[in-house]
Amino acid sequence: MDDRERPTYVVGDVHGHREELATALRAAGLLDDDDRWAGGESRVWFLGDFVDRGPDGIGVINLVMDLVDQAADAGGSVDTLLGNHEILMLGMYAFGDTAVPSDFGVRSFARSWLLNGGRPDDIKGLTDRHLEWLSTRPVIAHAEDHLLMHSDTTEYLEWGDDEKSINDAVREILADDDLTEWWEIWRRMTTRYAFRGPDGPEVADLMLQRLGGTRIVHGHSVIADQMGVAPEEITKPLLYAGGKVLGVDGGVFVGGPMLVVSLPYDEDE
Ligand SMILES: [Mn+2]
Repeated sequence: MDDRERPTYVVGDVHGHREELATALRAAGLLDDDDRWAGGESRVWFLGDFVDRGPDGIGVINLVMDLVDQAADAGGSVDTLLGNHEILMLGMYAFGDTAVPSDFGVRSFARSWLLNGGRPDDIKGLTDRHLEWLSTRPVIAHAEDHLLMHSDTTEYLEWGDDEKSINDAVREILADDDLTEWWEIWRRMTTRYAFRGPDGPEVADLMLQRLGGTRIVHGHSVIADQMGVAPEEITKPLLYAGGKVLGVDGGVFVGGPMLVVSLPYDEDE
């Protein structure tokens, strides 16, 4: 099937909510009742943040890793971007409470991990297979005309001028043990709201011109927070910045929906 004809979906932040994810994938026709790939030649991009804040981050990773293989066998594809919480968990695993060299007091991955919903069971459940797979995932990708990224930030541009150079730079850091560089990934990817406000469309254009694509799709920032409403009220992704940006983090960990969004997203659907 031609790439342009393949149904394409993006999935926002899961944060350990394996059952909600399975239910949402099933509703989209991507998963069967035995939790196996049912999406045929469809293509699914997860936008990261599988772990922390919820009960079963490892279960989420295992499900997604299984789907990667099953989708490939069926002629489809499942891919994922790294979210800041993958960096946080991997950093916790690699560096623990080792202080980050900085002028801002005592910082460590262990401290930030605790403050940001880290789950001991996730760390305990990590295997070499998980570590190898997670630490080699990209942070930026394209799905046709969509520029996919976890965080609504321009900080990705600090690592390079195109998709490949950015992903290579981050992958190289994650393959090494420089705590300062690791911390910089966490810090940059924890920033948000770059595309909000009156300058939002212009900032989005800058990203799209530099990296390619006509619309940014991101997770990371809970839609309800952006709109100032209760998470339970959210039923769909948030198209904003003059239609140049689509936010898909329904905020499942605060009671919002687990959004599985078909691309291209049509506001009138
Ligand atoms: Mn995030």
